[in-house]
Amino acid sequence: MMQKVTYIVMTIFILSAISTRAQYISKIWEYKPAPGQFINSAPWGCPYSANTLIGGTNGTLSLGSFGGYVVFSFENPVENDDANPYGIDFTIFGNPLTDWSEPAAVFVMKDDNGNGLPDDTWYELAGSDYFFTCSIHDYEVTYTNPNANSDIPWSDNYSNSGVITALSDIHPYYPVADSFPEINNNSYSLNGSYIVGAIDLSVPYNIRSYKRGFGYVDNNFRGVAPYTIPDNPYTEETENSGGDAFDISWAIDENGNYVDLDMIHFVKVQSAMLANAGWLGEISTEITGAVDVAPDNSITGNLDMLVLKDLPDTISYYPYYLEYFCFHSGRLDETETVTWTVSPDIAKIDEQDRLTFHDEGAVQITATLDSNPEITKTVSTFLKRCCSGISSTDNNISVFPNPAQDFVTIQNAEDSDIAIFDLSGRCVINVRNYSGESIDISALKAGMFFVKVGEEIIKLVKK
Ligand SMILES: [Ca+2]
Ligand SMILES: [Ca+2]
Ligand SMILES: [Ca+2]
Ligand SMILES: [Ca+2]
Repeated sequence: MMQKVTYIVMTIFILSAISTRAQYISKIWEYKPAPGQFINSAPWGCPYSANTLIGGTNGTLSLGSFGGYVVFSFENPVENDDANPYGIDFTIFGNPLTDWSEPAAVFVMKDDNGNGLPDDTWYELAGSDYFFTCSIHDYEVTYTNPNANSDIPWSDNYSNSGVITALSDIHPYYPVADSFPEINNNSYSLNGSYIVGAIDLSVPYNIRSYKRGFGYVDNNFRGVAPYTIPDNPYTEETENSGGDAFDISWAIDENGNYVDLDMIHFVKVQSAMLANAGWLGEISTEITGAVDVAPDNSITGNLDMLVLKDLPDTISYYPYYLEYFCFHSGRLDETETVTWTVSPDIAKIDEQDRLTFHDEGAVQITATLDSNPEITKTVSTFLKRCCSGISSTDNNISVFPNPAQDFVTIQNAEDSDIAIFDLSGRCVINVRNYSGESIDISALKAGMFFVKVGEEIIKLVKK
């Protein structure tokens, strides 16, 4: 009897100790990498690498290129507690550098059927880039095994294809069968949420992949312990634990509507870009651990955020469509508006957020949130005079036929990225690494479109 009482007392003591200490990842449910430069090699890309995330924040896991993912859980569910600082419920740590972000999207799942297994519904935590017109929420990429230590061919569900460039022939990028027997040795497909990101290859010795606004892994620096006090993701600077802060309230269903979850049991982190970054290789997310947040409603800060779509280095045509989104506590607020200013005054931005300009030069474009003028966002670019709505360009890029009904061919644009925009600036067709074959435009409504090839733009009339 005495022993039993002691046992119960000790159990209560241990349980209360567990509930007050930091909660780290306690179980890995699945690790399925995409091909990448660290896959198949220690310490980042072996099956055991996923287990290094358990119990701390100094693990070593690479997800590889687009679609690679890991599913994990904490010992106890993560609560969407209103008393958590800035509403943040958990933090994931990566290894970003200055101007070097390798973003992954995060999904959460509540164990609705109570069986302890991740067999319920995934909800994406919609981050800053989720609403950009060129983000794709149902993207799927199929990777083919080259059966050599060389480039990995891929194709996607939008008829694009390309390669993950192998930086060396020392080891295979495609997950090897001995280590990853569940991955088909000829080809396999990964799907999920895709964002374009912002890579700058203009300075070869200083290639950059700019950080996203909020809501992506491997994006923000680590701060200081204790890691149970999170970063405020709505400010530029690093507060408290730093790392990438996530709020369960950002969860969005497949129709794009926010859902209210009181707690979650499982987390999926999925590499969200498909891009080669020169000699640095493909963009591939790294994770070192995760921790849940301790409630403390004395910690508060700014919760408004303004996100502008990244601009290219040079804009040589107009109208150029600017894209912005306003968030409050990380949820999109479509009632918010901004006021634009351009310095120096050589360009104008109209009510539809269309930029036009009458002179050349470097400019800074600032958006100010009308409801809270302390919230601003500034981007810069170089305006280079060209022409508006031209039908062919200096590089002899042209659209044929034009007007067109079902198919167009873009001439002299092989290997370029092509986007077709409607008059409202919405990207309606996106083709990467254009092969020169005809593009199906039969689904577009009759009217005027803009075909963007690199930095060139050409008018297209759809019949
Ligand atoms: Ca929350
Ligand atoms: Ca990284
Ligand atoms: Ca379940
Ligand atoms: Ca911050």
